[in-house]
Amino acid sequence: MKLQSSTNMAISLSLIALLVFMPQTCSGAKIWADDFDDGNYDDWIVVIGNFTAENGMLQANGQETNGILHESNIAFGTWRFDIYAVHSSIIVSFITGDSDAPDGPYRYFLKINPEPAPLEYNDDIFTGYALCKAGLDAGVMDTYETDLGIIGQHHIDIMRNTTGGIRVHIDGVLRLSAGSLSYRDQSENFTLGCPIGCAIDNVFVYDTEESPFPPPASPLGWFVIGGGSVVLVILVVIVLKRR
Ligand SMILES: [Ca+2]
Ligand SMILES: [Ca+2]
Repeated sequence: MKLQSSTNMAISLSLIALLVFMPQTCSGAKIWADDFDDGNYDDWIVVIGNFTAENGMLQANGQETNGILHESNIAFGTWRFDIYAVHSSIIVSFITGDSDAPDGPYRYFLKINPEPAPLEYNDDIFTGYALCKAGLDAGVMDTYETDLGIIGQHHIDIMRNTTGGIRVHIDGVLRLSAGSLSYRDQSENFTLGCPIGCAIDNVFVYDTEESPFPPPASPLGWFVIGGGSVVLVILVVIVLKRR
């Protein structure tokens, strides 16, 4: 009888531990995602250059210019990814589409210039991040000029609301925001254009506006884990005292 009760208690503790330490899942409707951890980039189409996914991320491996796309019909919501920047410019077009439109195809894109390079649509030399639109009413929607630490890994969250307002969080901090420029509400593809050595990973696309990740200043995650540990310690003490 005592053995059975101990077994039940052990099972209960295991279940509680499982619940406490289970990864936090995100809310919202995830439409598509790829973490490349299966070592391939099935569902992506190479437009120019060469890519590999052998290291669990999608890496440009061909030549100075490499381009790849994934079908994506999300025009409002969240585009979340990690990007690995090297020296040359990166362009992530999170909305591209309507190639049959009378006024031609269009793109909303984030341009990353790790080192001084032309800004789109004018002759300015620019280092940093720029939110731009190509196609009808092409232009720069907002810029974040910085020459610090762009080369390397960054986490990007782009949110677009149903009236076209766009916000871009870089490493959890709001850096770019703009209203709609020549409002469009459809998309066909998500595309990446980048130099050799650049990589992208953990691409998640939602049809809802998600909270940026990682959360600012971050004590919450530690608090959750710490709180769970306290609960477990209390339970273990109760079990031991009962024996
Ligand atoms: Ca895959
Ligand atoms: Ca990965």
